[in-house]
Amino acid sequence: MQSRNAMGTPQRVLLLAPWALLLLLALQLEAEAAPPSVPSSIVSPLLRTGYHFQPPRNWINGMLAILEFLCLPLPFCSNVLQGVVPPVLPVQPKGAVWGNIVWAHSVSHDLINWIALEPAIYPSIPSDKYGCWSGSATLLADGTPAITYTGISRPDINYQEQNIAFPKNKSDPLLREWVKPPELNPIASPEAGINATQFRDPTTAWFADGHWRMLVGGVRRTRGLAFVYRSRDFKKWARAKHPLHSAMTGMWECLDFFPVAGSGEEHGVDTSEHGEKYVLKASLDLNRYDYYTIGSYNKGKDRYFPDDPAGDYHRLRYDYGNFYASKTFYDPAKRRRVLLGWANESYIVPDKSKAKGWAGIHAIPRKMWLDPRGKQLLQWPVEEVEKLRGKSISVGGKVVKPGEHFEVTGLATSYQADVEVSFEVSSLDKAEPFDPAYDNDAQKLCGVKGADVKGGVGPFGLSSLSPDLYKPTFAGFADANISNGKISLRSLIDRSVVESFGAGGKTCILSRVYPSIAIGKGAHVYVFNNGEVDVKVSHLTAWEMKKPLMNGA
Ligand code: DQQ
Repeated sequence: MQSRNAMGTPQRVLLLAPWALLLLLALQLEAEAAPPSVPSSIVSPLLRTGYHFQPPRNWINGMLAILEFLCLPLPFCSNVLQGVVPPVLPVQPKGAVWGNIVWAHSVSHDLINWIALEPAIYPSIPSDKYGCWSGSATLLADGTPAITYTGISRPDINYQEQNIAFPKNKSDPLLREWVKPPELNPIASPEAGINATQFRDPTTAWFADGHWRMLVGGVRRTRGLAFVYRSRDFKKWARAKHPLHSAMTGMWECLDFFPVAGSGEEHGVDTSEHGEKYVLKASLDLNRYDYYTIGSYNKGKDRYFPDDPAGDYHRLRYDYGNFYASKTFYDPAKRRRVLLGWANESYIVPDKSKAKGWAGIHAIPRKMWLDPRGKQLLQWPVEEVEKLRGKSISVGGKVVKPGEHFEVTGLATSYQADVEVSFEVSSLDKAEPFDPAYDNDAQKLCGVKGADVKGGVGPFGLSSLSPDLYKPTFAGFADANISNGKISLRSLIDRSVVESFGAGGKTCILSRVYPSIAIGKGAHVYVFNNGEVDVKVSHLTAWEMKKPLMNGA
């Protein structure tokens, strides 16, 4: 743990994830039993996630388009519905590596149980003949859902054009079939001066001052750009002269732009409504992380101004782990903004991905709102995931001495669990001074310190043993007041993924973990303390997690 200020003022806490180690203390998956017999896939099926969104097989990409506002009954659902949210997401139908991207289609009434339908959007017109890439959904004033997406019209250079599709039958509650009116498509093509190979992923549109607006990501030289397109009727679109915003980051893809309520207000704001503040998120093609800023939006000029220009797209991340190409949507039934993100997964050797047979999952949907200080967003797993909680065990008031650990016993499924912990550090005196050289780069700090560092206060972490997956050291600072020595952690453990929420959702880290021994019944949950001062587990509750319906996987 690094402490930035004297007691009583906000402090910066470093949270570490898999195969790094870090700070305070935490949960550790460890191994005791021998690995199960070698499966036909190169990865044990016991490491396949159970309650994270995934297709039955093959590659899944990021960027779900959620159709907002739908509140329809599903035939398979016997409960009172909160609303139906059919996402459509790009998947690769032919294997566990990227390519041949179409929009698969799944439906859910709770964002946790999913049923797979036939693909919704697939190549069928000249402007999407070689691929249907990411996009968004918008509900029009008359209740018609519209999907806008990027089509590939030339395979040699992945030439990108924006397209539109509408449901064939609006009264089909599952919106199974989509049509692409030939007289409208493409709705936006790369004009002179636009890089046609980096021009993609239209956002959910918003309505202001008589016009619909949407963004398309791009780049000019090394400047990431949010192109603005305007339309009166949602059919004919024209590009505005100036982008909404830009920054020296390289290409921007999978943009997201939405209003948020005032500081500390947990409710969400519909995309076309007025927000106290606005969030512009860009997925940086260069490093494959999702960065955001909070700022204000001038509707008349269609310009966005971040509150902290110095932190433009290198400071705040949605998640400091493996989390990319995310998208939010507004859920009117629960008045919340929900974030969906993708955990990409690639072997350095593509053949290994093919042999594995599946690649990529989506994070558990997260509610998202503005922190009371207004300087960052907070995230928390949607409450529906708690329906999967089964048997629980609790521990309270247990002190973990330096160098010691204890096992959280009594769970039949330690490999699939939801764990909430409140820690209390006896003293911050031994916390290392904050090193400004690593400001905003906890990952670099942890990379330098290594995975077995022993700190003054902490560290904590998890470990992974698969040698050839892409797996940097993940870490994040939490800008939290811990002058009372208290800090919380929630971890959703699902076989080969650990999603952690530090300090009440200030810092989130998703990481894939492929242990070679801590598989299935060989996985255990531990609390450990590698620091020099006592740490008290004031309260810990761990739940076994059940498996939901998951697209037949
Ligand atoms: N991948 C998609 C793009 C998007 C990117 C194509 C996200 O539309 O920009 O597979 O990884």
